[in-house]
This record gives sequence, structure tokens and C-alpha cells, in this order.
Amino acid sequence: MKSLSLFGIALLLSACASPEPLRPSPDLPVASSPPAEADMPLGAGPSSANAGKSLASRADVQAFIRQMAAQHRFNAAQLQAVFSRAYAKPDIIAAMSRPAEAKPWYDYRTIFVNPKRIQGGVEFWRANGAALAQAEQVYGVPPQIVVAIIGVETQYGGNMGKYRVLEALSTLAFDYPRRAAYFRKELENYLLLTRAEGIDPLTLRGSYAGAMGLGQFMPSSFQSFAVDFDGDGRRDLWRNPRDAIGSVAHYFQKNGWRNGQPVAVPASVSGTAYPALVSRQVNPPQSSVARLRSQGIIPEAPVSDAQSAMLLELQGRDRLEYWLGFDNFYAITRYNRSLLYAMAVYQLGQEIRERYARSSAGVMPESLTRIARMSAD
Ligand SMILES: [Ca+2]
Repeated sequence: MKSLSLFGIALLLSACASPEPLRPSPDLPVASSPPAEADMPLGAGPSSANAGKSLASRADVQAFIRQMAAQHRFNAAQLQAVFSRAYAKPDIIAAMSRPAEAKPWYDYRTIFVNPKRIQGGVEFWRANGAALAQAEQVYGVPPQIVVAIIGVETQYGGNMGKYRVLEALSTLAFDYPRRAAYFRKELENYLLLTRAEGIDPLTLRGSYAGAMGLGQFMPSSFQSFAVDFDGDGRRDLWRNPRDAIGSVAHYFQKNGWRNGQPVAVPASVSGTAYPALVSRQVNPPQSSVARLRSQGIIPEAPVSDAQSAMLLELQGRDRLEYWLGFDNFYAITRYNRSLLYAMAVYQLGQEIRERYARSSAGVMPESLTRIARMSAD
């Protein structure tokens, strides 16, 4: 979920309805984004009645402030002062309401798995090797996954979002009825976390849905998974890559990542049974490699027959591609509920890993390099 300037297009998120994702974009495409403010009709959308008025002047915000004071002992006058300097942003409602554009895999892939983002990942890995190694040791999540997430989410911190988080969350909490309950809770968590971290809630910036920092954490995910990985007493996911790396790895550890297990492998298909077995929505793997094999679906790399697996069908430029996705593939979708997102993170990570190993001249044994290359192909 980041800004338009980067991609100029809205990407799809597979639109499945439930359950609530654990992290970022509720129904938001990753890397989708709001249009430039200049493009927006002034006063459009549900908040036009409140155009130009501060959030503090609204009865619904007043009720929210009273609730925060009662439930969490906030100082109502201080919150009042904060909201008197914040405004709803109608362009956020417009961006949320715009239907996600479905892109075929070959277009989606190009946006994330490209030379610039691969090279950026190698540089990020070099600059943060110690933190990545420590995260792998502590949480069992390999560097290439953490690096690829940060690369896909924010171009390694190059694009963490331009909206005041307070205004993004308030706009969606009070002017976007369809998701109001979700975003009110996120706003509540945001005020709690900024208080806990000693941060002025008016200062932080994020995506138009309120996702924050290098890994684009929603406030509730920040509360549950952000860690002070460098031990300086603060959880800073904006300017401290070490904290961001630890927090992304911690997120994966708590959301089903299985250390040492595969993510996905290419497969060949034959016969007539496989089309009905293709996973088109985000669900945990419900079959086994052995069962899929018996239906004519053959993994093209060594993998245990007992491994849980789902069959993926991706639209390549010239033909359909088939892959098996495993539990760790599903774990990536916990970060952003999209099969294409998970495959992009995986393939970007493999490319970064291979390039990093090659450029580190002999650091990685040839056999590992070969495996990385095989999985990336
Ligand atoms: Ca820290």
C-alpha cells in the first residue's frame, strides 16, 4: 500500500471477503494508491458536509474522544487539541472505493520482481546483514523473505506513505461506514501506540490506509508484533531498519512460518483432474503432494510427498504456469491476502538471495546457489 508515484497503477488484491487479514491493507491492494490530491474533486464523497472543519468539531469524533478517555484514561483535552489540528481526507475515501484492478501475473510480477528491486534488496541485505542474521536466529525466518517484504511494501523504505496516519485512520473510521469498526479499532491502537512510544500522533506518516514504516504495519499489528530489536528502548519501524527487520520476522514467526520448509516449487500438470484442484482463493493448503501427484500434478523439484500443498495457476506471458504452494506460501499471504502478492515476495526473495550470494564471492556454497537458482526459475 504505497503511493501512486511509484507504480502509477492500482494493483489487485485477490478479493476474498473473510476473515480479517492480520496485517495491512484490509481490502487494499498492496502497492495501490491514492491519486494525486490535485486530481480529486474538492468536497467529494461522504465527508463533504465536514469539509474544512477539523475532526475535533465533529460529534462522532467527540464521542470517540470520550470513549478513549473512559476506556484508556486519555486526557480528553489533549486529544481534543490533537484532533483540532487534523482533518478528514476525502481523497482517501475515493481511493478506498475504487475497485481494485486485476492484473495478470506477468504484469504483476514485473512491478516487483525487476532488476531495480532486486538490486535494492541486495544493497539492503548488505547494509543490514547482521540484523537479518539475528532475525533468522531468533525467529527462524530467512533474510530473503524479510528483505523481499520490505522491498515489495516500501522499496526498502523509499516510499513509506505520505499521509498523516492520524488523518488516514480518522477518515476511514468516521467517513467510510463499510469498514468503520475496523478502522476505529486501528485508530484506537494508533493512539495507544503513539502514547506508549512517546510520539506526537500528528507526526507519523503512512499509507492512505494507515499502514506504517518499512514493513507497512497497521497499528494493531504494531501493537502485537513490533519489537525493539536493537534494544534502544523504542520500537521505531520508520527510521530503524533493525527494528523493522526484527518486527517483520516476528510477524512471520507468529503467523505460521515454518523454519526450513519450502515455500513453492514449479509443477507440471497432465490429465483432466488438475483444473478443479487449482486454488483460486487464499486458503491454507488443503491437499498433499502425494495426492496432487496422483492427479497428474508433478513437482519439478524435490519435495516430500507428505508436504501440505496447494496448486497455483499463474498467467504467464505466453502460457499458464503451475506451481505448488506450501504452508510457508500461505504464511506470506497472512501479510497481505493475495496469492500474487505471496508469489511476488517469494520470487523477489529468491532473486535477491541468488544475486547476494553471487556478489558475496564464495560466501555461499555452490550447492545452495544452485538450489536458489532452481527455485527461482
Ligand atoms: Ca529500537
